[in-house]
Amino acid sequence: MLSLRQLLEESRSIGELKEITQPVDWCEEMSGLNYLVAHRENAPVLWFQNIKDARYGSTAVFNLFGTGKERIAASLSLPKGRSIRELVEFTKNNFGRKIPPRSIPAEKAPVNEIIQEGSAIDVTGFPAPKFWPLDGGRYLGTWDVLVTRDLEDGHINLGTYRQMIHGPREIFCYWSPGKDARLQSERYWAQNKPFPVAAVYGCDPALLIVGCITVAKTESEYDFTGGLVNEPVETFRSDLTGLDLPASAEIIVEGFMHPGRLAKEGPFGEFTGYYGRPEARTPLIDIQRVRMRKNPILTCALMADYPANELGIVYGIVRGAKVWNDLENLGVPGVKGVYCFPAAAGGFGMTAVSIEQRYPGHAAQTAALAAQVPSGAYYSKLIVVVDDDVDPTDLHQVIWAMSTRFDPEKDIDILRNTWSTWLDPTKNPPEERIYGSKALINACKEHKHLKVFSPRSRLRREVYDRLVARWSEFGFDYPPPRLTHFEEALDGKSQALPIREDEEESGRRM
Ligand SMILES: Cc1cc2nc3c(=O)[nH]c(=O)nc-3n(C[C@H](O)[C@H](O)[C@H](O)COP(=O)(O)O)c2cc1C
Ligand SMILES: [Mn+2]
Repeated sequence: MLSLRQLLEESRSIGELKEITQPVDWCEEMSGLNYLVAHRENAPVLWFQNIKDARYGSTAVFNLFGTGKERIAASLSLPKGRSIRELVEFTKNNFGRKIPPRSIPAEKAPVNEIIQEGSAIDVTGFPAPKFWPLDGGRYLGTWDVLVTRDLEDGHINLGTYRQMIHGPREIFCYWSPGKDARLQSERYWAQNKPFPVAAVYGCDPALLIVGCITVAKTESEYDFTGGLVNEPVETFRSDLTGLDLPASAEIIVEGFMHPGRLAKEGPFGEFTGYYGRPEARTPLIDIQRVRMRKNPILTCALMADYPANELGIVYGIVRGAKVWNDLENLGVPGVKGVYCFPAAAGGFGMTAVSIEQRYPGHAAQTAALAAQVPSGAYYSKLIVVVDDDVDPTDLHQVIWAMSTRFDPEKDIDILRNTWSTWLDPTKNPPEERIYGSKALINACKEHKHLKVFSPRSRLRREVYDRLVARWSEFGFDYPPPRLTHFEEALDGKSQALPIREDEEESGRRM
């Protein structure tokens, strides 16, 4: 399994790593440069190596994935040079396999190179950025994974939740209502038990990716990650919290969340491109141990409008793949692709599903389920179902389908009181924000009238084949586009066949 350091090497080898050795401030400068650089798609990883106040030889990485498709493929052990559509499909096919972690002795784990306890702990020595001018403080945790264990069945959850620094030995953990670690914490606190947690930074990229998707609430997310990349995660057992922790992480901050221990956290410039709810009471982590590698690397995730949002193509691919996997597990047939457009608030806002329509109601069923399966329900506002001749990863094609196959007066349904978050700026007053709504948009050809639906103008296969064969003869130095749908009505007939009068009258060719 690729480690963070290996991903940085891989990024360097494909010319997608920018090392910043000039001095920068943790206060708005690293995030600001990320925002500017990532205005262009496919911007490189930014590795800041000379950060004000940073101790322990620590550095920080921004824009790890962003819109860097090849870096995402490498992290998911997928082949290079594939389209986003193919990457979604590969990822979907790898979901569902389970490979349990391989446990190694704690002293063999690179993250245990340096261990701090008690008054030696000071997390302000890490280059935790303040991202945006109105942020409430410095965020140690943005591209993190919080490791927790279920009180009842013992399975391990991984979740990416933001963590603002409260003091040298205390950080917050902000989790939205309904998130897995939050539900687990409620069980511990109901019994007045402290909740053992470990916040992990700079772990294997595959773990970061799994941390931010919704996996079944009963499933060990280490097993799920192992299955995803077909290789076990290496973990060691902590004698402090009893948690199994990723051995090759850069930094692990470990401790307990005590019942009733809350303070005011935020605001934070969020994935929506807005500050979420104002400062509010949020639980704290009492840090009792810090583990780190020598010269540890802190992973940081800028939340912003596209394409500068770290939740870019990576989330489009993995959230899309998980929704597809959930639909498949429910037995919905004919799904040809799913994508969560990164420009839609980091992939949270909009889901496009492509189906081969097989029966009356199939499109409406797909839309309703895609809107509400666990992996797709959080925040999403627009669920668009398109036919199989439309590539769901191509926003232009989806908009074309919406403009030509979707009739607003009959093809839109609304779901109300759905799973949302304090971070949705459209719900006001802010107290109402955790309930959302969703529009289901059926942009498929009308099933009731498929026979009379205007035929799409398509090339004839034989003409396509002929032109593609002569492509380079015409002097084009790039590959011809790959088409999948062709005109079949005239198969076997002469090219010059005139339209027959009776067809013209029936409106068939109008
Ligand atoms: C960089 C990044 C930061 C995130 N920050 C938060 C956060 O602060 N709070 C939250 O509830 N979800 C946050 N999320 C979304 C969750 O990680 C996601 O919903 C995930 O499914 C949570 O894990 P869980 O399903 O095990 O609860 C973030 C995702 C990413 C990629
Ligand atoms: Mn989970």
